[in-house]
Amino acid sequence: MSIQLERTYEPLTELNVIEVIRELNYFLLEQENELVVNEIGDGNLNLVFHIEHPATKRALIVKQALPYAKVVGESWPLTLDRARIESEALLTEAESVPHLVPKVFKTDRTLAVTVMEDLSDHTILRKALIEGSTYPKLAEDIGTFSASTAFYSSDFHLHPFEKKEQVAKFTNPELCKITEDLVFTDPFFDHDTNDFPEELIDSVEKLWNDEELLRNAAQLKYSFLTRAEVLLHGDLHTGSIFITENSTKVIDPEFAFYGPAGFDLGHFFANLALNHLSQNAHAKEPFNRESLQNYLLETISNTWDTFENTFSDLWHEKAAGPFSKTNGVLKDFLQQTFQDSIGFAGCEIIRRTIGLAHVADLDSIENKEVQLYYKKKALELGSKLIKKRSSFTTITQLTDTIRGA
Ligand code: SR1
Ligand code: MG
Repeated sequence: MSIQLERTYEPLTELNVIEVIRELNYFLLEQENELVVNEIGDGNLNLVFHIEHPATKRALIVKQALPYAKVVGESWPLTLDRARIESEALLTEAESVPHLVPKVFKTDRTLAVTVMEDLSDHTILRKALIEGSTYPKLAEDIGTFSASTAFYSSDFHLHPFEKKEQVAKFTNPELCKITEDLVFTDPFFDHDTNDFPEELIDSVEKLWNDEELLRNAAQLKYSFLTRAEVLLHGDLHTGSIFITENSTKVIDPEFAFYGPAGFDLGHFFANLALNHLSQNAHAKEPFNRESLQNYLLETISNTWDTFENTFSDLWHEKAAGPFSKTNGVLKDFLQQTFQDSIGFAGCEIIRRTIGLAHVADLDSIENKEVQLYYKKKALELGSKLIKKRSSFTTITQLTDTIRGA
């Protein structure tokens, strides 16, 4: 008897998830009894089922949104529409960078499900970086991903009607509200979602009492709220990137929305900067530490260069509109994007240090005093990036600032 899963929403289980993929004929009917199903979700929000036929090694992923934030529990309800947003974003991104996102096989709006390519041969970038791995194509891939998805979704490429349709399609108020609160608001005030060790209170109060910092954080929050420039991933930290030596896949775009073009880059830079700081504790040998940290800074620098070059090439080839040939228009856009990315990076660094959702890079530093020391350094770095972002004109200024933190 087949279960009528498509009728109403219910959380899937390892026992019934196969019902969702049967129609794809991805596995032969006679293989069904041999399929191995595991719920492997370790994120904050969703169920993730890995379905594999061990003999042939064929596998699929079924991702299902829960009607609440798993990280907090059922007391924090959360829209299922984010599964639609995630599927639509993956499909839109695949139009310009198919090699950089997982392939989508099916979406089911009622069940809030996306069925996609299995990436078990990839590693989550955050984990790999903490362990000291390096990936030569990372910068080029993330720079290309950000530039291509930005350009093709922007007013520089789309007809104004189509652009506004896209903005409407990717209106994502509940997930944006999480970012508005957790990234741009709560860490700057004494809010109960914040989470930091008592010993950090002096550094944290310094932030809360810094009027210049608060004013600049407010500017960045306002940009996030109001500037619907390009389709963003919306949560581009190193846990949203799957990687191997020769493949990079950007996953989890459930926070996708139209926002300021520097936002994703800023989050990526911030997470590399946090890893850079944490390597002072994780990397045991000085030589190893130095080469890892150089790699992280080069990755930041090459990501920006790739973004700038790819976006500029697309602009020169394809930008439409009366100002597309006007001197300085592209330059102004790139400069604004660059300086925004630095400010957004500062917000991400601060919230990952004292906000609700931390990063393992810092939290896994075993010696608590050392951990505290680098958390203080992270807060100082984040604050500097937010306040001084308008004085940055070259990527080297950013990498020097991170190196000196
Ligand atoms: C309640 S969600 C907490 C964080 O996890 C997601 O990955 C986003 O970064 C969000 O801010
Ligand atoms: Mg995520």
